[in-house]
Amino acid sequence: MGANDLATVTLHRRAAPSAEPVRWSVEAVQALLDLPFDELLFQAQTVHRAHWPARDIELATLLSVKTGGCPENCGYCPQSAEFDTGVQAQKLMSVEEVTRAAQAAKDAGATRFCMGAAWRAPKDRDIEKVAELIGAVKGLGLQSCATLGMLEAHQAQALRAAGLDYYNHNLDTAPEYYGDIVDTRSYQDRLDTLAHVRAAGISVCCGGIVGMGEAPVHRAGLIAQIANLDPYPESVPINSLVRVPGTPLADAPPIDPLDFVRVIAVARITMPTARVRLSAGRQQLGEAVQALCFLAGANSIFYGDKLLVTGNPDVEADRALLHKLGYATRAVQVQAGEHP
Ligand code: SAM
Ligand code: DTB
Ligand code: SF4
Repeated sequence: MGANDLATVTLHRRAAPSAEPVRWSVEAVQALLDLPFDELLFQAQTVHRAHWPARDIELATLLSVKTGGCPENCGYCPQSAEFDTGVQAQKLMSVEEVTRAAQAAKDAGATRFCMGAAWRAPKDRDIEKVAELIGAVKGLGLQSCATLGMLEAHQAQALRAAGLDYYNHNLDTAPEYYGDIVDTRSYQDRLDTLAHVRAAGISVCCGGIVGMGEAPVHRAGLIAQIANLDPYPESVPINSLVRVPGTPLADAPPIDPLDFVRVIAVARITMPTARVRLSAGRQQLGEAVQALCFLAGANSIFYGDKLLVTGNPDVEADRALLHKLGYATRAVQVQAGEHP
């Protein structure tokens, strides 16, 4: 691999804002995934530095505002009612509870607060209640994000009117592998919701999961799908499967951590201006692999002791890691008393 390949990447990058969107073939993405590791990271870091300030890591805190009892059967998910995972179903949280959690997240240095609900699709009266939660989060000066399942067009518009900044809806894997993971909805259902979110003027957060027993070509297929959304998402969470006992994927073969880094790098190269979030699974990755993910272009993490129902590195560990790496995020500044 040499200068010519790097030039190709530069060309793709320049083409992105034009009327004609860049289309990524699965083969082109696969070719990136297959690059020698040093070349891949060099290309990813080159793209990253051309579009983002160095060492700028966004901190997004998650809260499960409605937990468990979900009628879908996503094979990775501890919140499906079909699987015996020990998760206790809980009703939608009150505005007071959510406000307390959002304030704590802000105090710890988070800038985005993401509310997750284990719904297949919210009812209109659920949207009204979530609108209040969004108002509370926005009132604290935080960016708001929600992930509530499938949306109809009018529901996306209502969320936007309530002030929602981002909607998370993941494509999770390649279309060809999707039916192996969930069969209570289709890939097209996911694409339809993403289109409603985009049309309503909400920024799109859309990513996937690796380590679900998929073939490398499915990872390429996932990235191609996300990168070919027009425009591509503002946020791209890349999750490493958290293997939860009781789910069908509890015994999925773990992904090689270096292959996970590759997926992050390829997300960065194909979606230069997206926030690429190093998402679920950080507890299993260790500090060195996380550092490689940042080098590969990840510039966002979920920050807080919990994801939705499973664990995440605690905030002290994350502050220590970011400090060790010399990353001046707001969390480190808050700890040093430099931020109100
Ligand atoms: N019910 C909504 C939906 O499916 O869109 C929102 C909540 S759902 C838990 C949000 C996302 O979390 C999923 O799309 C999936 O990508 C991710 N996720 C769920 N369980 C996971 C696990 N065990 N490991 C990694 N990511 C997971
Ligand atoms: C995303 O891509 N990952 C987050 C968020 N979006 C909603 C969820 C991860 C869930 C991990 C397993 C759990 O705790 O339920
Ligand atoms: Fe339900 Fe979302 Fe979990 Fe699927 S991922 S079972 S839709 S909460």
